[in-house]
Amino acid sequence: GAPLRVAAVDLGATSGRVMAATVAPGHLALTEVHRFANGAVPVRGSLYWDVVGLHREVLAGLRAVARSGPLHGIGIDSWAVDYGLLDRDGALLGNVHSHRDRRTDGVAAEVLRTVPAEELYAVTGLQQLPFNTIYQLVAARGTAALESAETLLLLPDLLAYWLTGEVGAERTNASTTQLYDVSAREWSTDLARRVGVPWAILPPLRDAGDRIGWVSPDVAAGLDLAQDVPVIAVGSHDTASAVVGVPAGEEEFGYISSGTWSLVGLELEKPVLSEAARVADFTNEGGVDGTVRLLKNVMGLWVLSECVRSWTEQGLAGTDLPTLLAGAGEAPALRTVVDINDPALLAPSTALDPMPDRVVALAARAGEPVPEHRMALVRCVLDSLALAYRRHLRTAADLAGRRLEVVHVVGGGSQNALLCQLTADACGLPVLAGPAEAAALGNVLVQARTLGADLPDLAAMRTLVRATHGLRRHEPRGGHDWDAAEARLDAAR
Ligand code: ADP
Ligand code: LRH
Repeated sequence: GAPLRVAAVDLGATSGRVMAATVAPGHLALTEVHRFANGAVPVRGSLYWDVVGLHREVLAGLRAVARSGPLHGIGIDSWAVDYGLLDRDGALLGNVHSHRDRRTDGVAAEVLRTVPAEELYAVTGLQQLPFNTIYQLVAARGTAALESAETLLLLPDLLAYWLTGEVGAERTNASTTQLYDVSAREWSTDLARRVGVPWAILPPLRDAGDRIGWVSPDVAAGLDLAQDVPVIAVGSHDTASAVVGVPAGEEEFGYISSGTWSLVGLELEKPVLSEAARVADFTNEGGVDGTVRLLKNVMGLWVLSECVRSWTEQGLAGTDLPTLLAGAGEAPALRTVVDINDPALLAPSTALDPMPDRVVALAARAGEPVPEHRMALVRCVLDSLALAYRRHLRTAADLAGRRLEVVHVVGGGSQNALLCQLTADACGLPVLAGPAEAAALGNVLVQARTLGADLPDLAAMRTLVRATHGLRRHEPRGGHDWDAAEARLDAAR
């Protein structure tokens, strides 16, 4: 048949994009039509997303896609856990908080007094991140907004609602809330009730591949759409879509979805809810087609991008990424390593508390040599990320009883050749890097299947990505003592 042409909206915490894609047998092509910066906005001590602004950018991107050819479907994915609340008229109640907002400080500990950690893990299988939706909602208890809320919509579902008027919660993203029963694949209303969250605001669940609805007439008119266009649920958690887009072949693979966050783990058929998995604090997120993403959230390139932002705001020269990465490549290896997942790195950099100073403070606290210049600091961040990847991939493999043969790195960070090489070295495994736009590709492939493309399963989707997208291979090199670096970090803990 004629090629399918769809729009993929992929919103990351630091940038959003709208892509146009064509899919036909043996063919998968992606064109970036619209890209825009994204970031949380501090307002009187709170940190919000500009969601109406995101909606405007989504519309601008969709308009550009529709102008340049036919449009058969629209899919939206974004970062996880954050949500908007609707009142009984369907209007958004207030601003949408960023998960980096401080309102959740100390909340998890409070919740664990009501629901023991073992029980919470047995139901949800989630890593204890301070910003899981459950903790955001507990922090919001007693607010006027939560008290008048009728419906909670996770971000991609909110944006889809603004296009279609239909409410629902796509399962891959629902699985990140810590209010979702990973085994039953339903909301845990019991958990919500026990922590005092109004469970009735949780909307009906839907699966990636379901049709959400049609673009409503007023929106369609604004987009100059020539025909009715369906909005299709994709793996609406960006990481779920990115894992669909991992170009894996036959080999046993681990993946790193490398963007603002690094999501490091494996794809499994069943969750691992063992005591060992809980103690290792691994997450079991829902994947497309009922798979499970056993993974660890690692602080990711956020640390680097916040350092860059801080240096740039100070007016320093030579702070562009290529210059910094070239310098870091020349800096001595494994001289300084830090625990890159330290909570001190979570909040945005500010003039009073700049990100580079926090990294230096972590190094000093761990008794590591303090990086004396910018290139050394960048090298410290990259070495520390690679060290974290190594540890978590090994733990994931142990927990799942697997032996990894290759590591796939996808997302914007797959373009960082130095980090990919360090990852291969640290893990002692070949790294296959790319595509950078794996999340958009995963989004497109799930839509295409719903629209009738012959892509019966994830293996078929991955084969198509592999056939149409070049990958860079990094072989592991010896010569640096990653064991010793890991031992140093452990001793400092
Ligand atoms: P998100 O979707 O979370 O916003 P991306 O997947 O777009 O993140 O990845 C963004 C990161 O990718 C940046 O912080 C940067 O470190 C890295 N990156 C993007 N382009 C390049 C490049 N050309 N070379 C090296 N790194 C890059
Ligand atoms: C990556 C991501 C990650 C979540 C975080 C909030 O963009 O979705 O999987 O944990 O953002």
